[in-house]
Order: sequence, then structure tokens, then C-alpha cells
Amino acid sequence: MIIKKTEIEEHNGKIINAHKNRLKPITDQFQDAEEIIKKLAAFQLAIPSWALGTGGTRFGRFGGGGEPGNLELKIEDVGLLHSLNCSSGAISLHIPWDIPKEPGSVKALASYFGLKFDAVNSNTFQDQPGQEYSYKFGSLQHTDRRVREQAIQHNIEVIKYGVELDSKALTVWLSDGSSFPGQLNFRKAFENTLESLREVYASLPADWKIFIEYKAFEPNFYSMTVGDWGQSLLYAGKLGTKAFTLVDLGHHLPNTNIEQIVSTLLMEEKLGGFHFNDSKYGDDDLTAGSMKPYQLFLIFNELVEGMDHKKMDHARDLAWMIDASHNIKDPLEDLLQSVEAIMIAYAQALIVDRKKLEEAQLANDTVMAQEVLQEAFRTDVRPLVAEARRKEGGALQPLQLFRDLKVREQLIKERGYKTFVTGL
Ligand SMILES: [Mn+2]
Repeated sequence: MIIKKTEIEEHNGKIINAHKNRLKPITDQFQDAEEIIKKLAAFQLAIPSWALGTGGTRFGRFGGGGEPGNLELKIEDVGLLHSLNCSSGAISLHIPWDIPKEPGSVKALASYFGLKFDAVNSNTFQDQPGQEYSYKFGSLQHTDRRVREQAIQHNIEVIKYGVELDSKALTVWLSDGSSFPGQLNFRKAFENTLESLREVYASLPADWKIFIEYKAFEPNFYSMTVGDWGQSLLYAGKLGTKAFTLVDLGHHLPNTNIEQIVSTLLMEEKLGGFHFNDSKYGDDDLTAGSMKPYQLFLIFNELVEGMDHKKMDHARDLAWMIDASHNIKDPLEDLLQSVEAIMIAYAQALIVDRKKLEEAQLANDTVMAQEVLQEAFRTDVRPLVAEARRKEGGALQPLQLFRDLKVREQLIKERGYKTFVTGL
């Protein structure tokens, strides 16, 4: 299904006056509003190919209808999102769930929808049919050289798929670790992992990056071989200048100060990318901003501060991706909500009065520092986000238009109710 330009224009036309009334006070308040709107318009989030179907839990999966059964349909779904919000201009593939069989036509289809290919993701946390060695006890860390070799070759294969699609990065998330004390020699597991990653790193094209994603626990419950940002940073530092740490918001222990991690990694020029989601307890993979919007804002506050300090381009210099797997919502509606929440947090970070904040920090004026941050957080920046979208040809209210056009009903008509989607 393709949303027509005229449908978006008609939707915008009906609510443009109300939008302008809401926009005016905020553009009057901020002299650099035009600049902020430009930054918002440039900011693009990659949608992972596995987020377009209804996710499951380890207890069950309750699929929805009209879900995309192949890579081409997944690209079409991301295209749909992007036509509505103009902020989902990239897709991140997971191999082997979404192997591009005909890279040329897949690339052409993506570019038809205005989409790029973001980082490609390898998978050594599951055994695939016909696979020679099992990853039951790890992959790149494995005690058996042959298992490690198989996992290395898989990552190299993923890079090759990515090259064909003009992707520029490989994200490696390992489930490697141990579930019981004594099971694993930590040092040897680290050394094996590092040695394996070095071989993968050696296969990276010159203009590629490798992102080392960490996770505190699950599926291993005693130790994870890339368990936190410190370990990830160690690997990235030892690998070289093309290796970076990737922060997934759900991969921390409860109450971790993620914004401080972000600040430190930026200082070290080792932050490579982001996976957005939200959580209450663990790696809940809930909609971004649905639980802790203030934390999301504080993270963006550090991102903006740290990137500006290093003169980085907000839109281009880090890989921004949503990584969620929702099991009760319509996946497309959920993604629209996630993108909106992330754009709002980014916009709030852009309006922080940096000069006033610095003055408060230098004077140890704790009260004023808090006031400055909360002033930005409590400002309704939604009209700025909507305006950025409108200027790019998107819908003022993407979710409303999605419902008005009965997109899901249309997709069910086209694809059927019972569909099979690869992914989590
Ligand atoms: Mn992730």
C-alpha cells in the first residue's frame, strides 16, 4: 500500500490552522526555531526489519493481520511510515531473517521509498536449519575453534550482504556468556571473543564501522561476555578506529545512568550508535518514551551537548535505530509512536538553554540547573516536530492519518489475515 501525496495534503489542509496557532507561540519564544526545525527534518531513524511484525514473548505470540511476509513488503511498510512522518528514512536488516536475494531490486525498491540501508545485524544467538555447529554455549567466545570460525564467517557474510545494499556498518550483538558460576573462564571467553572480532574487523571495508552492542543479562543469567559499556569499550578500543560501542537503552541493569554512559562514550569518540526502546524491568522492548520520557530527554540532552562539543552532525554521525518488539500493538502504529517520542526528546534537547545551564553548573546552582532542564522538558515541542514533518511533505498527525486511511485494514485486504513474519 502506498499513501498518496494528495491524501497527506488533504489531511494537513484540515488541521493546518490549528497547527499554526499552536506553532506560533513556540516560534516566537525561540529565535532559532527555524534552525531547530531544520535539524528535526534532517534527523532520521532506522527501522529494524524485525519490528514490522507483532513480536512475541517466550510464552507466546499473538500475530496481527496484514503483516509483511517478505523483505520487499517490509521495505514497503517502512516506506509507508516514512511517507507519514518523514523521519523513518532507513531500514536495518537482520541476517538471516531478511536475506536480500536480489540486492539490486531490493535497493531500487528502497530508494523508490526514499530509504537507505542502515547497519546490518548478524545473528549468532540462534541455530539456523542445517547449521553445522551449535551456538548453545556461545559463538565468538566458544571454547571450540570451529564454532568460533563458523560465527566469524557468518559475520563476514553479513558484511557482504551489507556491501551490496550500500550499508556502512555491522552491528554485533552477542548472547555469549554463562548461566552458572564456573561454567566459563571469563578471561578466555573475552580473549576468544576479541580474537574472533579481530577477524571480522579485518573484513570490514575501509568506509565501514563495526558496532559492539552490550547487554547486561539474558539469555545468559550469570555473565555476559559483552555485558556492559566498559567491556564493549574495551573491545572497541582494542579493535581500532572503525569499532564503536552501541548503546541499546534496554540493555542495562535497572536505574543505570545511561545519560552518563553516553556522555563518556562521546568524550572518548567511541559512541557509534543507538537502539531506542523503553523498559520498566529489563529488556522489555517497549515503545520509546512510553515509560521514562524524562530519561529519554536526559539522554538526548547529553547527546546534543556531547555531539556539539565534538562538532558532530546530529543526523549523520551516529547510527540511530529503533529496536523494539511489541507484542500487543499494531507494529506500525507502535513505530509511529516511537519515532514521535524520539523526535520530541530530541527537540526538547535542542531547546535547552545551554548558556544558562553552564552558568548554573559553574556557580553550583543546583536549583537553577534543574530548572533549565525541566523548562525544556516541560515545553510542548510537538508543533515544532509536526512542522518539520509538514515541510518535508509528511502528515501533521501521522497516527491519526494512519487510522483515518484504515491502513491496517487495507494491508489485511492485500496480504491476508494470517501472515508469517520472520523475527523475534
Ligand atoms: Mn539492540
